[in-house]
Amino acid sequence: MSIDTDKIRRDFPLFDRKINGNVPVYLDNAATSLKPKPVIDALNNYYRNLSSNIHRSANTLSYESSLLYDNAHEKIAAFIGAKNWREIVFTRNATESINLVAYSWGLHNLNEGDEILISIMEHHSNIVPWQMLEKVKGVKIKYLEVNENGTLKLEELPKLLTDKTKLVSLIHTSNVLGTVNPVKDIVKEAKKVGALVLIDAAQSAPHFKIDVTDLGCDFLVASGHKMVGPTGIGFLYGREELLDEMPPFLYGGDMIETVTLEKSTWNELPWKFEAGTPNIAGGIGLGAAVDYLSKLGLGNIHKHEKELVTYALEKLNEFPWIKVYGSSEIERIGVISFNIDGVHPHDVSWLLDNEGIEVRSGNHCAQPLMRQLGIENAARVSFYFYNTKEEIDKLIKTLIKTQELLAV
Ligand code: 7TS
Repeated sequence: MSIDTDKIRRDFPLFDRKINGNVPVYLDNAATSLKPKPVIDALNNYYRNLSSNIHRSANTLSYESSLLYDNAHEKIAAFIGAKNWREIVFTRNATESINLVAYSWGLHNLNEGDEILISIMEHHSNIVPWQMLEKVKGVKIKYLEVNENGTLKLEELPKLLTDKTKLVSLIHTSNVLGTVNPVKDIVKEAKKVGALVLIDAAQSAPHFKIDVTDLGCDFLVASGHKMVGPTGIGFLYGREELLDEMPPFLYGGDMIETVTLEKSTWNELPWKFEAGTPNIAGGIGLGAAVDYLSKLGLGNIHKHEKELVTYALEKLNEFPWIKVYGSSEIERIGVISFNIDGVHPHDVSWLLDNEGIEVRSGNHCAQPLMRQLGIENAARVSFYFYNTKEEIDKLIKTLIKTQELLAV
């Protein structure tokens, strides 16, 4: 089966509205995806028909809400190939998941001189939490560099990995270049020096099949809102033995087993890490989101996006005044950052918006990478399974108009 975009787009109510008189051409999926009816319905159903707290009352509403919320953890576990649903902790987003690891595992396991290896390609959310550990614990961050074509300098890996490396934390696919990093190979190398590996799957989990057991990683993080789920919900996968040993991140209700005036003991996984009333509606909505993606098939989604990105790169590369970052020759998914000679990317974004084409311009929360590329800002288009070649044609037409109008 391939993707029938005409049919699928009917699931997304946003296409019913107009932007500046146009049917939206939504090309900002790396920032967040659109939400289909089944996800909106799941949220609606929770607030209309359940609206109850979980894990505390023996009443029907609480029981039904708890079932749906707990079951969403099982759905995520199956979605990413985790062995046990207790290895799935719901958080607010990928950022909070990385912070959970930094605060809980990092603060309690790392010491002065220990090393964390990340790359220049990371989103700020996979840099700044480790810089906190650098300050508080005296650990050292090392960086894997990026080649001109947008791939990681993997040949430097053996030199960078030492017996001091305690964690390798890497972006799976770049939110700027679209590069898909060979994380399975990197996990193998990291394991040789006994380092743990965290994979930032914020831009990969929505787009192709992930299997944490096959990858062999220790932690993996993602955000629900980039995978047709609600905002305010994301998850952390952690190997059970690790999560078991880690202290809680946040303390309070629901994460405890017993509380006396002297001390408390912790609830079983994953609740030890889900203190307080969680985002119940969000969790249920995320369950509906992965049901939706699984029904479409991650293989179909990946194939469709691959066709779109290949088509878009071909078209964009026809124009000498468009500079596309990264290379068309590498393994990449549907994210393309570019600049037009003599036009500020914010102006590109503004003119596209006039025609209902939604893109992002800016530093994409990846300032070190942008610096390496020698730029401060870029325009970015990012695709999902509901995008079409006709939309790319409209994008190209509008970019030509933009260049004619604004290039200095
Ligand atoms: N990791 C990667 C690779 C990302 O692209 C993002 C968000 C995050 C982590 C953080 O996700 P959050 O849900 O916790 O905010 N990236 C982007 C982007 O490229 N444009 O807007 C958000």
